[in-house]
Amino acid sequence: MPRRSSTLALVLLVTASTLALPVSQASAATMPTGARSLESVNLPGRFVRHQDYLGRLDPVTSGSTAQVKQDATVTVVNGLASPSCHSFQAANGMFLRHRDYRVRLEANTGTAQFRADATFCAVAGSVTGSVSLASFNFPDRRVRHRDHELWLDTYQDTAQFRGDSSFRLTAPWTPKTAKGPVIPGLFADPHITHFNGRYYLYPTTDGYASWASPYYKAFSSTDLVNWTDHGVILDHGPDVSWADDSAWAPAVVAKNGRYYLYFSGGATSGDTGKHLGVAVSDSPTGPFRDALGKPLIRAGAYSGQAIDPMVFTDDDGQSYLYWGNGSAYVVPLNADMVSFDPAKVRTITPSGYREASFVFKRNGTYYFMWSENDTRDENYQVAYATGPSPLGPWTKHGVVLQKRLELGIKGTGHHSVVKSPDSDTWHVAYHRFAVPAGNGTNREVTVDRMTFTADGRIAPIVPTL
Ligand code: FUB
Repeated sequence: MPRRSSTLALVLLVTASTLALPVSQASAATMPTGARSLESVNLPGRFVRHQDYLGRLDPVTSGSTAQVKQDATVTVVNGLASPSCHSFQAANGMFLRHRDYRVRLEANTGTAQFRADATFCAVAGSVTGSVSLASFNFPDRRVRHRDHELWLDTYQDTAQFRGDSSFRLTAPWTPKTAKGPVIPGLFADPHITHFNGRYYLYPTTDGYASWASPYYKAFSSTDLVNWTDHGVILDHGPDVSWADDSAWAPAVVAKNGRYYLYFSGGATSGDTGKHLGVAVSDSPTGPFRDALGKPLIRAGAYSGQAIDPMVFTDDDGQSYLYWGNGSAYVVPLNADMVSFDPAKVRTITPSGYREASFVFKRNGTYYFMWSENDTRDENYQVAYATGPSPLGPWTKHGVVLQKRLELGIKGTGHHSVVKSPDSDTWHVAYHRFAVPAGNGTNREVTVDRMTFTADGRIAPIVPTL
């Protein structure tokens, strides 16, 4: 039985049908992320695939080999250069990009050039339900098949070109089997939380050399499996005057009927290092606005980088801000959530501490967790301590989350923890090197169970694919 028919094809959401317009006026099309295959519109039965790291258009049938099917499957992810567009990741972790106008498969170097070359913006294709992929950095060029090879050619307003550059997104020839990453693409430092019946994930956007991404997205879910992308919630470029790049490690907390987003950013020219700031919104999915118009903690105010904020609110309503790289700090926040008394800042650095403090409370015990080693090191890992108050003193118990090499899982860290409402069920969100072939700037986000022993210790967390 043929595996595909038009009724099986996943229909693209094309926002308008202005198919004969010049490319500059072409309608944007929305494209779902996740595993897909791309079938030619004018050569049905032929699919976008890579062979010897070059893009081609080849026949794929239910009788094709597993390798051919895998080579004809991509994961549609957040655009490496822009969240308004998309990138296409192969099973080996590499991305489709153009170079010398030829479509190729290469590993993400994180440079602006690579990210732009690997980002494509979906516009309406030649027939309803199809899509055409305009280049992010050469917007008048589109991915097009020519002699069954994929090229980035200048748009021509002809039926031939429109057909050659239009594709239908279909179910993937190789379905996704692994649970993770829970959000497709490159993200890190996930802050997971729960508001009003939904789980939320706030990650760093990854895939940039030196972690230079300027924006944050929010995702939400009811089951920790299927996540909705709510788009960009804060962009340092237009939204934050004192930070430009390096939008790192957000954390969101609800208080006073509002949502507070704590974040770090690379100081704009004139300053150096990372400042730590706070933004506010009436919605967990933003948009957030800079609450102070200046940093909450200036770079250099305390030793170590002013990064990796996290807020814990105790049962008495008092909120505490934790942050730090190299040194760990805590301070009670004032009721306005955007100020504190500098005289109350305490250093609580445990042995092995690198960054990514996270605090929660269970059965009257306070748990302080953090990441050890460098995020570029496969030995990046999570350790924890317990104590009798949000300020400690802390007793270290050791490492609870680390690499699992037999599954190719490395660099497991910068985690956060969420408790399911009305239960003693806990999950941990964390990043790892993207599987396969990731590294310290190509990371992905996953979620696993976290359990406790009878005496209240955290049981070793088992990383799963
Ligand atoms: O993602 C940028 C930085 O890398 C974070 O702030 C650190 O915790 C590390 O994960």
